[in-house]
Amino acid sequence: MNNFLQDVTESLAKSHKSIPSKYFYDEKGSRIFQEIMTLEAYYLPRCEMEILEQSAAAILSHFNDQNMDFIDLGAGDGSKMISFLRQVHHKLNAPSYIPMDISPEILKVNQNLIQNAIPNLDILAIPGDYFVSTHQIKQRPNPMVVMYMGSNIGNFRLEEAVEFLRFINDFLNKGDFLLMGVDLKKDPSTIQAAYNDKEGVTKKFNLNLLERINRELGANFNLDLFDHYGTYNPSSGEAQSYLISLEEQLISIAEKKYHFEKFETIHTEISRKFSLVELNDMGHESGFTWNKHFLDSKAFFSLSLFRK
Ligand code: AVJ
Repeated sequence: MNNFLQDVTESLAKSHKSIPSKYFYDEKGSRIFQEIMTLEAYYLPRCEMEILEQSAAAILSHFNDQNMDFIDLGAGDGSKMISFLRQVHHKLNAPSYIPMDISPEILKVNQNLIQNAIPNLDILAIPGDYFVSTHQIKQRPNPMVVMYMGSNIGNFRLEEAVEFLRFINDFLNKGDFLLMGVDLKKDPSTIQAAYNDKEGVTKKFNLNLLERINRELGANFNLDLFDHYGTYNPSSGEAQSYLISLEEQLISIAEKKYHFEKFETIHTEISRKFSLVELNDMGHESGFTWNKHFLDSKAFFSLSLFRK
């Protein structure tokens, strides 16, 4: 909570205002994100599901140990994983599923859902920030598959993305795997539409950041005086989200005042898109020795398998 106050006030005090995108996911924000995932324009989850179902056998053909740990970073409710984990459970003798998520509530949902679907599967749910909680499983002797799904890698700046892959690579032992869901560069208008839905759910998702700051930090944002603007740059591969102040205004947060000019921006999110060549390069740069990409039928999305 205190970190939230500090992060928000620091990033709103800069000349280019921003709010860290991890703060989207309070209880209400997580619900709105679930709604985004059902939008026609937001193609990502459908593509990832298709690959998880169609390519599970091909992916699993690379795993030969019977007792692998499948560590799901930012696991969410787990619904996307059921069919894949069924196939994992069918092929390997004694795999374990280790979902990790910041939200303990969503992890409960995940554990119940997966345990009901696959009663004999060994599940160890670990709540918290995965930069911290991965240490808890370091002592386990099993070979590992770290799963980082849902294009979450896209939220990082480019240097941070490589740093994150290095962090995973350091955590793994030789021969272990990373399985990562990545949104690919494609027709820019498709991407533009995915982050500017006509139903206005992405706008609501962004405005919830201000609502959360009002709720938790006692600020006085008037949501009617802000709009959402999403843009995609096909050259950098970055979709960027902004909140736009529609008037000159003064906002107070914890005794301090923040001045907004008319049309001043608050940057809220990067959703980066990659090419397969960029993914290969990042894999090498971060210490992986081998990789293979599994795509959906439209080549919109990749499940990329990296081996240490
Ligand atoms: C969950 C970070 C992958 O960037 O596509 C969806 C979040 N933001 N619509 C994404 C999001 C706006 C999403 N990630």
